[in-house]
Amino acid sequence: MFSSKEEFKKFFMNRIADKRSQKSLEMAFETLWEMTHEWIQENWNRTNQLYEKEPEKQLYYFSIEFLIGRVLGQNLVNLNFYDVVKEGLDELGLKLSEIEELEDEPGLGNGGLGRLAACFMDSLASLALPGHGYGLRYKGGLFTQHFVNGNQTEQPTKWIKEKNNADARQKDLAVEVAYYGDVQLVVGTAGVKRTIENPVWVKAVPYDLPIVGANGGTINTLRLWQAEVSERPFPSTKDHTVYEHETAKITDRLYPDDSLESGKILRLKQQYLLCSASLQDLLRNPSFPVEEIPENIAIQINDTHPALAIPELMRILIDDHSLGWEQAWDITTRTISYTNHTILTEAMEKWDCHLIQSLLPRIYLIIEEIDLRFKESLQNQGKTVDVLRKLSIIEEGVIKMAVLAVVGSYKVNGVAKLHTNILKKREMKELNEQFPNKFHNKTNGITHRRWLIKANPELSELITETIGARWVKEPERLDELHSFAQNPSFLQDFQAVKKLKKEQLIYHLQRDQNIVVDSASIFDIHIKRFHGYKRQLMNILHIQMLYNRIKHDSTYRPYPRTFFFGGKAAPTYHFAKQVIKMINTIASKVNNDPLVREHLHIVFVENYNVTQAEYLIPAAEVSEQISTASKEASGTGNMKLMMNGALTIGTFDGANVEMFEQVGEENAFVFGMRAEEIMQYEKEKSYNPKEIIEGDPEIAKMMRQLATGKFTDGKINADFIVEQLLEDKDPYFVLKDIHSYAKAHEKILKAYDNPMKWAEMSVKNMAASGIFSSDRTIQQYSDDVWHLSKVPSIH
Ligand code: Z57
Repeated sequence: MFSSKEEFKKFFMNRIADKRSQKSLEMAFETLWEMTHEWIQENWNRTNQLYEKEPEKQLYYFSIEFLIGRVLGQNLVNLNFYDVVKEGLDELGLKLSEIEELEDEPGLGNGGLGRLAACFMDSLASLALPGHGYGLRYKGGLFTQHFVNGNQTEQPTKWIKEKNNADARQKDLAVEVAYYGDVQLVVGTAGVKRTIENPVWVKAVPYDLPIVGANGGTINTLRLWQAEVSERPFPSTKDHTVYEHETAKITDRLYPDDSLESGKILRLKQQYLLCSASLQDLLRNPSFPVEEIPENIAIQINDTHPALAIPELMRILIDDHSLGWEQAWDITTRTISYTNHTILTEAMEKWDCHLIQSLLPRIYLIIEEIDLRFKESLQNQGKTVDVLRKLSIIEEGVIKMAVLAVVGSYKVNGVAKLHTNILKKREMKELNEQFPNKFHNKTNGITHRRWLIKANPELSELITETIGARWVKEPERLDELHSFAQNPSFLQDFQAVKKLKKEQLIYHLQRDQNIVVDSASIFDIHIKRFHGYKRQLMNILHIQMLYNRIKHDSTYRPYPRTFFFGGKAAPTYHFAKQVIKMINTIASKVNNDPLVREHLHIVFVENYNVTQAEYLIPAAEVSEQISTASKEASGTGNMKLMMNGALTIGTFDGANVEMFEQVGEENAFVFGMRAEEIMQYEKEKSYNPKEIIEGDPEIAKMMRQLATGKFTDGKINADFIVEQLLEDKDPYFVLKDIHSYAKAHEKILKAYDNPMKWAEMSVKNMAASGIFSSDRTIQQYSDDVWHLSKVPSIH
């Protein structure tokens, strides 16, 4: 290793010379990749040796998604090599940023849930805590989005470049996972045992990725499983060619549905592969007796997708280790804890009993037994039929995975205060009453190492110049910026950085999408998956409203704004796709109208992903967090934008509530109905959007413009608008909140009129954002749930 740029240059040039003489970008990428990998390997081995020598309790985070983003640059940042490498390359005439762009990001996640898992991995290693990830190695990550005539199209993506991953394959650590087969009772010396006869075996092969903590000290492991054909005996009744095909499919693709129920057998195979392979791996040669699993291992399940870990651990303990039910249950329910990420009913996983019964017969019997015993104990407690129904794991032929996850865990958490309260008071009221100490809150967080230090080095440098470097290790110290919130020279520096980040974004958009954006306009950014409750529809309807005002009121000439959208819709989510089409259609109308174009510009960034987010977030001035109150469990983009100095226009939903609490409502643009009100309307079914339309000429006009196709020149089928807002009675309260939203936008314009005041508010947001570092979240999980000890320093 080296500590100076000269050393790096020498080292780097030697490597390049080792290959061919040309210093093309591709070769530079490969060389850097190999170099970082070698530096990492050393500490990775040392970390693993420490874990083996002094076995402390280890955490395993089970997740069907890990949306890690590009790793090359981030690893250099965490290793503290980024600046040296950048300067060294500069002197060799190479741009590190251009080299970084050669890396395809592995899109192994859909959105918030997967990205949260990635932030947690970073924080665990950075806090020197023994915590690792278990996931799946999809050959193709989330689809690539393109627009054709304003419609979303989906292209399959391949992120795996075998040559960069060849050494990650751990073929000696492969395990076998059993699907199908028949459960048989075998009477032996130790009593009756259950085995699975004639299963279809699938081989799970692990690939390991290093998770580099801050300063490169602790390197934890993200282990991803790939499904492969097994060499074990194969049932004679089945077709091997079909089997090969089906096996390859298991880890072929990530399911692209975010918060939508699917119920597909392939998804179930994925979930079981993750759970079974990971548990077998953990219990392969334990350095402790299985009775002591809870003292040695904590398993966090990221939503219910890995909830089969509960019956699978029971199966291993009972069938493979010959424990009795009671003891196995005690161990399981002291090992597993569960995070809930949603209260949307359509996102609550349910599996058809028949499906599980045929694919995983032994697992089905165990779930049935868990349910039976639980129901028995409830009956003994004299519970009413209604409570019994709510608490049942199996109901009307389906398995309710959330109930299974709660019953089989020792702790259950929501992801923001409001969300946890709704869980406890409403969605899981009966479960909370049954298990009063199980439920707790852990408000989400984001890693400031990616979302501030990596994505916004210029702002990070300014912060360090201003308050010193201690915030890097202790992000809550960002609050020291409060003393500079009225310091004119600091505010000017902040403004200069924001302008620079806006210009960098403009450069990328021009280069990649051939879009020209005015850097003087307000950058208003709405980036997240497309979903009804996230209300991208409200944003675009508001833009339509502004358009009408500009057209019909010659005194209304607002300050120029650029409205950025970014996000994908699940391929089968028709409503969301129509909103995308509507935004693109209105965008071309607005952007091509000479009068309106002076004031409004709409930019829809194609293929929004982690990499794009790293360009967009630092450039944002306004952050759109406008979900229907009660629907967004937490949100995490909201925190990333806040940390980069954007002001939030948002509802009292998810973690917004806590952000407003931290920064003060006077430093945000809060609007709209509260969760209580929304839930009241939903309960009473008393909201009727028709009344709003009839009583409000401005909205009525907009509805007419859309329904007749006049506004969009017949380019969108407006039926979906009518259907959503009238027939379905506007389930996300768009029309109910839109005026309050418009007023909040007017306040934004007023505030932007005073640039110094705006900068002051931005700085106050940055200063109040430290608590939303995932370092804080992870420390809380560790203190309250996992009880981990720090890895001894190896420096
Ligand atoms: C997902 O990304 C989230 C919830 C889900 O049930 C599924 Br499936 C995917 C998101 C929530 O919608 C966000 O509000 C939250 O911030 C994020 O999970 C991380 O907790």
